[in-house]
Amino acid sequence: MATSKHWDIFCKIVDNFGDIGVCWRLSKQLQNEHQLTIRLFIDDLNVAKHLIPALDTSLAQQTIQNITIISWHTDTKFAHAAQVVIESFACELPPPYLALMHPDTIWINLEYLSAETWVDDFHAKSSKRGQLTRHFFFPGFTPCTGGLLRERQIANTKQERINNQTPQQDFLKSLGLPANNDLKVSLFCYPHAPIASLLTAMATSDQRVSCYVPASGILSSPANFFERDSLHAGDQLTHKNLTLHVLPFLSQDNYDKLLSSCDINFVRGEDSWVRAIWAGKPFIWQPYLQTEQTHIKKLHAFLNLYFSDCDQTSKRSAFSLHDAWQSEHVSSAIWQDYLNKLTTLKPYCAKQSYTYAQQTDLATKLVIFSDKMIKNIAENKV
Ligand code: TRH
Repeated sequence: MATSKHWDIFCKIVDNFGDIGVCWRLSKQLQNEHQLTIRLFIDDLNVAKHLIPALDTSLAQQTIQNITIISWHTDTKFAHAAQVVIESFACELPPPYLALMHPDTIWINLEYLSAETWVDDFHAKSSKRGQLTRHFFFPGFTPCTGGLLRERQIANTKQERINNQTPQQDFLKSLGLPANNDLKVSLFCYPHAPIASLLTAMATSDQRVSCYVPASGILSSPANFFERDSLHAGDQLTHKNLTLHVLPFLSQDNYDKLLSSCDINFVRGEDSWVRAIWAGKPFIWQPYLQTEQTHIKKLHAFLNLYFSDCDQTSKRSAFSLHDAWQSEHVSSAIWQDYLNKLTTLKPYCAKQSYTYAQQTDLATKLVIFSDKMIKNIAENKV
């Protein structure tokens, strides 16, 4: 089968870490598991450095973990176009690069993830731009979509981690966190989430909670809650049944391990959401805020799909906490009700992680798709 070995991936960092989070994982996986040569063009190395700490932001080009990373700005010179080009999240390829592409170039726009049903119909459709063809590749949860970003080893190691307490305790210890029997909750969200009310609910619930917060833009809310001017990595504060631990912003690998080590994970956006699924633990997702309540439609489409096999009372509790998390207040009753359903939700989320991990992953689907396109082009030339 024809395989194009050289791929270019373009990543424009709109805001936050999701765009580079996805592109960096995808680049590494295409290189490691599919032996492709990847050039990753990034428009903001300073933000990318949060997720790729080895980046030297002063360099125009560098190689990290076998990926060629190129600083992409208006003056970037392009010598050639790869045979397969991934334009992530409709970031708009630069005109000088477009000029180097030809009708045989496989141009794929990688879209944002959604569980909405329309995705099945739109995945892999294409449109013409002059001589070029742009394919729209939609990640998703059903076999008719482009699948989910998942490295090969995840299916095995995650199932082991879900059932094995020892690596989880070792990992928390490696972060300097005390061993205890508290309910463990990780918290990563957008600043507009009703964080203070969640912390109140945790503090007053009937269970001791250790809440781990990687340092990000949300620390002013917990600082207010604990009547501090500011919070920093390493801080540990207790109020009633809640102890809050401020962590440094973690490497992606360590963030994934944190998710696997917690009982409940609050996640956001796109990439941490998918990682929460692979962690196989109950999680609360906060979608990226959009106009016209689009994010709520996305949330409900996902919850309806994800909880389709779940018993109705646990499903209702999960919906209630998710809806409260998108509103201005999480009541203690909603939090407590969710905690009461954990005995059902824990095995359910572990099962869902296993089920979705049986599907073909996004990187493999991209390779299959591009190979098919290359073959079609070759056959049409005969
Ligand atoms: O940062 P995000 O809000 O990104 C968002 C979404 O992708 C959204 O769809 C998009 O429109 C917007 O960006 C522009 O959330 P996300 O997608 O979860 O990305 C966070 C990344 O940060 C993810 O790769 C996990 C990583 N991370 C760490 O590596 N260490 C950490 O400590 C934490 C908290 C996160």
